[in-house]
Amino acid sequence: MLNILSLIVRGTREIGFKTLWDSITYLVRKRWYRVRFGGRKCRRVPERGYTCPGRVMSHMRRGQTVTIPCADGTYVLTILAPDLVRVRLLPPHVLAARQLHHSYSIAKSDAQWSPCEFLLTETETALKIETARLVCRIAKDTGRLAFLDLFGDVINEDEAGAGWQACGAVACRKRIQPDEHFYGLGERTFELDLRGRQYRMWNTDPRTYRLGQDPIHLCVPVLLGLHDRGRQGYGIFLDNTFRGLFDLGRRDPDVLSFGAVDGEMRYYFIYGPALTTVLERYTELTGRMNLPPLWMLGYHQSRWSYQPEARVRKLARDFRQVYRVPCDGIHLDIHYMDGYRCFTWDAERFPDPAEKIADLHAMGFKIIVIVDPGIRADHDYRVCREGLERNVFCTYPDGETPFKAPVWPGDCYFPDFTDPRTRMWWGDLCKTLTDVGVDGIWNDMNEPAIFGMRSTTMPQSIRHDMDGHGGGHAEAHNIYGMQMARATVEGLRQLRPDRRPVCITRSGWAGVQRYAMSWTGDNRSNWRHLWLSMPMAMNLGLSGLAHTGPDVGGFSQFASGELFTRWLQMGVFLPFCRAHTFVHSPDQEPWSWGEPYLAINRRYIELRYRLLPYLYTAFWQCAQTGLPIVRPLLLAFQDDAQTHTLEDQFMCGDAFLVAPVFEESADRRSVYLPTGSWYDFWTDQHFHGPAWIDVEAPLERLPLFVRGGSVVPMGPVMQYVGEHPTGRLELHAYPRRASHLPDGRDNVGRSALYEDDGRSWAFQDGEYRLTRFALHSAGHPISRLELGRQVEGRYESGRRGFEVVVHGVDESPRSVTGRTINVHGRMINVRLLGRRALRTDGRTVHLLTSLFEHLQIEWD
Ligand code: MIG
Repeated sequence: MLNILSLIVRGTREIGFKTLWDSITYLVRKRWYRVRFGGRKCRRVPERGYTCPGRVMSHMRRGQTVTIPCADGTYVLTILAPDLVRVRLLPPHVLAARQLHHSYSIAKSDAQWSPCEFLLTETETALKIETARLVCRIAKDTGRLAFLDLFGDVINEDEAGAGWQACGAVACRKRIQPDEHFYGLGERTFELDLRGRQYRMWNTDPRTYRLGQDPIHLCVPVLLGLHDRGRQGYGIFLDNTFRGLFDLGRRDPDVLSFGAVDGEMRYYFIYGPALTTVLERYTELTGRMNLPPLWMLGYHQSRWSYQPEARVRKLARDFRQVYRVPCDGIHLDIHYMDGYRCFTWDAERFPDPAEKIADLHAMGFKIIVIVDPGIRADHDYRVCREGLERNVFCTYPDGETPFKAPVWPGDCYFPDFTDPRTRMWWGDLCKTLTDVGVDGIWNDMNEPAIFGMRSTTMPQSIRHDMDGHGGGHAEAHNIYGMQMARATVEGLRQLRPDRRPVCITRSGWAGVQRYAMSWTGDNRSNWRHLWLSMPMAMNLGLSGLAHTGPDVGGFSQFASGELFTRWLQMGVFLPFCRAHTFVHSPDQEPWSWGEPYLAINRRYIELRYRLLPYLYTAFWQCAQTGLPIVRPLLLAFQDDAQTHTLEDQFMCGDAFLVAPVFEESADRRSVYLPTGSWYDFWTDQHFHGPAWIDVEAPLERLPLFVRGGSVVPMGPVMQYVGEHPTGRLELHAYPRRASHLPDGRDNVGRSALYEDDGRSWAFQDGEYRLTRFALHSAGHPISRLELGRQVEGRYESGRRGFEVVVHGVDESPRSVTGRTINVHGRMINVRLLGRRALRTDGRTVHLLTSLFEHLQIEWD
């Protein structure tokens, strides 16, 4: 009794009496509805004892598809590309001709793939489909599949293979190769290599997660496998949204199994062997992110919640005037709303949002506001009335009774984002926010999360439109958050056709990267969670969702100054760099702990701003090819087995190797440098990899290395993106040094710089500028350096020259010569600009040059 009483007291304090009351009565209502409409059928993904297709009976080929009726089911294999095969297994009671069910994940339809050639042959024992990249072999006696490379080596093969159960569940068992590693699966709270565990596919609000908790907010059913010492890499994308499970060798160390409690056994097999190739294909299939506006790459500050308006104003002044820490985004959490009603403002806390946001804009800030899916059940609330009138809320199976359940505002209705009418309506509602100047929308609680004790989401029986196909929540659950983000982004696109939309989502699924970026939800302020940010961001990137980042400093509890600074040092190299914290935690701002933390935090945020041209180029690469921004080392060094489980250091873009300090009081750490030439970013000390090195890392130092051969573009420090024109760009050249190569042999490194207006879609019409650099170095020590620069695209950056900074050379060069093409198309010599155009400081050589095509620097 006392327990319940204290629960009520605590609950009232946390969420208010109305919401608490609604939460308690919901438990009772839920029972009643379960009796009325039938509860959810409790089913599991079968481990064994499911029916496999068995003997192959015949086969037919039509276009890109091979249909293979077997004793207990029919395979429908579609060859979409030489390295991409879709496998469907239809149980006998399903018509083989059954149309491909619409998938929310797929961005490229069958018809959009250009037909690719393949050979279908039959032997005594097998059917073989052979493309230019792989062989898919179907054993005639068992119907098991094997994917082989063109040398006949196994990429991946069935153990029991795919099958189904009468209750509707589907599963597939495959063999794990001896040295195999697994990656992907979306947002996970484990190491980088996922092998040896089970992972659930059911987006869940964990209300602050622990390490090892699974599942959490955002699952993605794509798995990457890597084996044969990195020689073989492939991907499997299970295109099924029902509650699912991936077992990567937990029940049986040599067996990988995946499946779902309902729906179709339909997976895509993607062959690399390079995992970069797998990612490129996977993101061709499920879509790639759009380029975000450049300001999204700046530093962002959030807390639950900055309010009232005067507090926000103070925060803005603290950034600009008091502490001079660069910042682009201020995020408003749920207290800006009137009683948590979406698309409203609290009249007392934020009396005149348009005016206040205009002031913040004038100071160079962008404003992002949180929007939850639950619409408060309140007939005096326009959005609620409208939603009921238009029938856009999810209903019970009778198709009439709207589903009602408690979240922050108390009882809420939930828009059915799988209905195109709802998405339109929701998109239009965003106008209330864009009208007052809001710059971006942050979608929270969209798993969807519901207050309650056990099941914290909608009952499985709740109806969804599924874009006309109809379906229950069991099928819609995992895509709910992604469709909410889609509604938001489609709305923003309509409302502001000239601007790139910004939507941050907590939940998502395969393909969500087409609409939104994410943050990694409710972590904790401790060192393990700082560490976790690395494998988590990397596996999200390997699941197609690269634009993400943790709550820097941690969400629940309070960070120490040291923890925050270390987290921030890492965070400035993560795609999304935002500090955020819990409602009951003290502020976690770059200055919250005073000195020396403030000065260090400022310096690192400034570094991020200086690196924006570089970071933006990595974003562009990702939008082009699906290659993540933050990458595990194995993406660049796949044949180096050391990298296959390396999770506490990462590459950011092509050039930077980041090795954060993730232990309290540590002032050094060991770092692995893969093969090649590496520079310590701070000292320019040069290293030859492969090597494990021990680096000093006092609080002010993030172990940071640059890959030899790179040209890193850097701009000036700004307090926010676009504060002033970029003027001159620095090009930091890190010549590759190769002592093991015979003297005089050339060494070339290639880099890119992508630029555009950072705001609009004009880049799609050629208003961009892509610069490709080739950096040749010769001699040991370096005696000659050549820097080539090639430009494509129409965008005028207004730049007149560069400051070329050559690292790792200690002497003044004998000669600098350069060529460029003038306006008349003639080749002329490059000028060095000004008296101090050539400087040497013993570690670097600085050159101020006009624009050049080719620059040659020679030493004696
Ligand atoms: O039930 O809006 O993950 O970032 O501050 C908690 C309040 C709801 C969870 C989000 C968190 C946010 C908080 N939200």
